[in-house]
Amino acid sequence: RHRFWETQPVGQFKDLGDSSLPEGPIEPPTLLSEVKKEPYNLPALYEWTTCDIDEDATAAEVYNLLTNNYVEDDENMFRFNYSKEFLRWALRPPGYFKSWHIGVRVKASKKLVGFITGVPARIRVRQDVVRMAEVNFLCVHKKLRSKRLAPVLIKEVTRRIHLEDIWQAAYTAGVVLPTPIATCQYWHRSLNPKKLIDVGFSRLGARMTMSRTIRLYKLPASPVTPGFRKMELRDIPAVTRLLREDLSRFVVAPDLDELDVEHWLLPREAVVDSFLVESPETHEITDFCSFYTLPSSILNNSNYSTLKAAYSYYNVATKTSLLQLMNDALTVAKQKEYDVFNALDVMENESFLKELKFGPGDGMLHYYLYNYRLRNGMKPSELGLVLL
Ligand code: MYA
Ligand code: JJ1
Repeated sequence: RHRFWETQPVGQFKDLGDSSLPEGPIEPPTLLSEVKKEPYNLPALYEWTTCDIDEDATAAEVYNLLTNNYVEDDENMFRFNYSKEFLRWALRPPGYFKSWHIGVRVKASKKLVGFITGVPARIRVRQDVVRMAEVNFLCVHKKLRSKRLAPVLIKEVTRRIHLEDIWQAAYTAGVVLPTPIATCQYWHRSLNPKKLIDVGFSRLGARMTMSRTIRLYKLPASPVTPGFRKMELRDIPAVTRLLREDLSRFVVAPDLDELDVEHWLLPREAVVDSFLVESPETHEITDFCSFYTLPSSILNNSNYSTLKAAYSYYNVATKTSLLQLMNDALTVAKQKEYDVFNALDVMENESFLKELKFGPGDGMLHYYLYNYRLRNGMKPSELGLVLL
């Protein structure tokens, strides 16, 4: 059934429920001297390239490949449209390796037609903090699909990750592969219901008019929590403490230090937004919320070309209720003119989704680990990891 994935050190469907298999690495690391020194062979017309995303010309090529060929919904109405600045942020965290940003070009024309990336991360699985790669942005040009290029890209990124002495990875996909550690659902909260309906992202509910719908999704003009403000550089130590404490509750979660928090959570215009609650009395930082910006191209609509979407990222509520905190997040997203606020049913998110008028989407997101077995699947609520 899975000619490629059956050859890889990942949980296999036939082993589901086999409680004799131990948790942890599926195969041991090999000596670095035994890692292949040469890249995998590509079909003769193609060649490898390492992408320096800091170079404007390369960033533009990657941006164009993804804008035209990356992930779509099941009815091909929308396609993810990651911005160049977002890609730079996603691909250059602390300790990143340029060699893990891999492209495939057509030899004759030098056109970029394939891409895959890894970035380093420490991920905790139960008690163990494991050095991993987060693999993302796997893309093959639409005209070159089903030629088994994806397995070559995956093997090549694996080889280059092994060369840095890293033997595990985490990744997500909309498709089912051997075998998910968790299967999560997307939920959507309308901020601009008229546009969402006009472009076919959502539908007018039964017995609903447009004006009733607009009223249903109305939000306050500004956040209601006293002390709610944008995160700043000086907040990094407090935010790191808050997040580390909160993430310790989940079975799988990133192990974030202050450098990670600075990179992943300090606000960047139109890339990542973070807010916190500073107690007006004690000046203590008690709550935190964040979202990242990932627009989608609207395919085949004459009135609109992009859907502005915010995606829930990491949130921590200790003093404010998670419900009120997330309502404030929705409120700032509305102020910033996002059309929709998306969230997965990970962490404690289920506790606010229905109350805050999110509705279930038609998309699922499956989470995977490479070369690490987790004996049973986990519930989305046990997952403390959000990938971009
Ligand atoms: S998920 C986002 C993936 N990208 C897209 O969906 C964009 C639009 N689609 C495309 O560009 C192509 O359809 C892709 C497949 C490139 C996805 N993850 O070349 P093929 C398997 C893993 O003939 P194509 C993300 O970025 C498929 O089951 N495998 O197919 C995370 C089959 O294998 P098998 C996938 O359609 C990526 C084989 O590929 C995926 O032309 C994590 C067919 O290859 C998928 N999303 O190209 C990657 N889709 O026969 C794994 C299909 O066995 C990382 N396939 O079923 C693993 C960790 C590596 C590092 C390890 C370090 C230690
Ligand atoms: O965005 C998604 N679905 C939307 C649009 C559906 C259009 C027709 N297929 C959706 N809309 C309903 C919203 C409605 C708002 C009011 C309340 C009720 C609900 O459901 C879906 C997610 O649901 N997105 C996708 O399918 C995109 C691909 C998701 C897989 C991602 C793979 C990730 C790559 C790894 O990094």
